[in-house]
Amino acid sequence: MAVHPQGAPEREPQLLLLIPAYNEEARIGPVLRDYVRYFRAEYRGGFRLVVVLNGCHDRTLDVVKAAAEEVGGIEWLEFPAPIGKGGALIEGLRLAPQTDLIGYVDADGATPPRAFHDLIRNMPGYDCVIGSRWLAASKLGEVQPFKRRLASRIFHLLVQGLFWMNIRDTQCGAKVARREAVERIHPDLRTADLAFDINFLYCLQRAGFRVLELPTEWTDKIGSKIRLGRSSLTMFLSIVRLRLVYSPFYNLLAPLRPLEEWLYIKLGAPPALPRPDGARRSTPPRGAAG
Ligand SMILES: Nc1nc2c(ncn2[C@@H]2O[C@H](COP(=O)(O)OP(=O)(O)O)[C@@H](O)[C@H]2O)c(=O)[nH]1
Ligand SMILES: [Mg+2]
Repeated sequence: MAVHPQGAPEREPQLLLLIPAYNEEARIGPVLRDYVRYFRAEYRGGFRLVVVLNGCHDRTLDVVKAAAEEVGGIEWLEFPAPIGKGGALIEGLRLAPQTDLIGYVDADGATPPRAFHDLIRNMPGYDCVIGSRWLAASKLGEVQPFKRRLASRIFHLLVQGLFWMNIRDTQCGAKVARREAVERIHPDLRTADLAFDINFLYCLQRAGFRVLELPTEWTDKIGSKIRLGRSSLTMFLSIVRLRLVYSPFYNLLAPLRPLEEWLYIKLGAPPALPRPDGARRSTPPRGAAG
């Protein structure tokens, strides 16, 4: 614990934690209670937890409301349409101006609260800290099924080949960033599906923000909402699309845009949002390193 010379515990920044939820009635209840209880007891700064429900057709909202009544301190945003994990986070990240740090974790409790707290403790000197399951010191409980791990490594190679971000695990659901960084890149967040994290990290790095990848604690939970085949194809489409958005060819490819939309619909995935007013790009933040 960081302590002032006088011995008083140092205050931590205000934190707003988003939890995207898609039909999570079976998994989210205990996770909400654990997070609220942990952060109330251990975090020395303001803490808000906001669940972003997207396209839920089960009782997720009732479960969230019951947890809110029981432990307090839980808010929610509800989008009846299936806007995707990325779509839900794009909406949730609009709350950045209301806090100092804004982050997200999955609804299934794969990341325990203390592991998320560790990311925050490492924020000094960085604009974004992300949990990683693929570093030597990562602590994995239950690992993902073999097929998922294989798909994850192939996806990683593709992402590295296309974006050169040098991040081993872009897909771990635990990330936290400074308000200023999120505000700056928010207009460039257009990926609604599970490739959202690539969009988020690439825009941060491109704008000169400092991203730290840290080994984390993580355990696979049953009840994954991911259908491997479809999700992989959608994510592949999304990263190619993202690469093209940041290439000189994007405007030349305008005639292919209806095809892009058709492909997302065929895959049953939330379509990417069009780039706002044609050519808006992140600009480097003032005083940012590298
Ligand atoms: N697959 C999927 N997950 C979503 C969607 N919207 C929000 N999520 C959330 O994304 C998080 C990750 O999903 P999960 O099934 O745990 O993924 P996995 O652990 O990687 O298999 C959970 O919090 C989901 O509720 C969506 O449209 N599809
Ligand atoms: Mg999960």
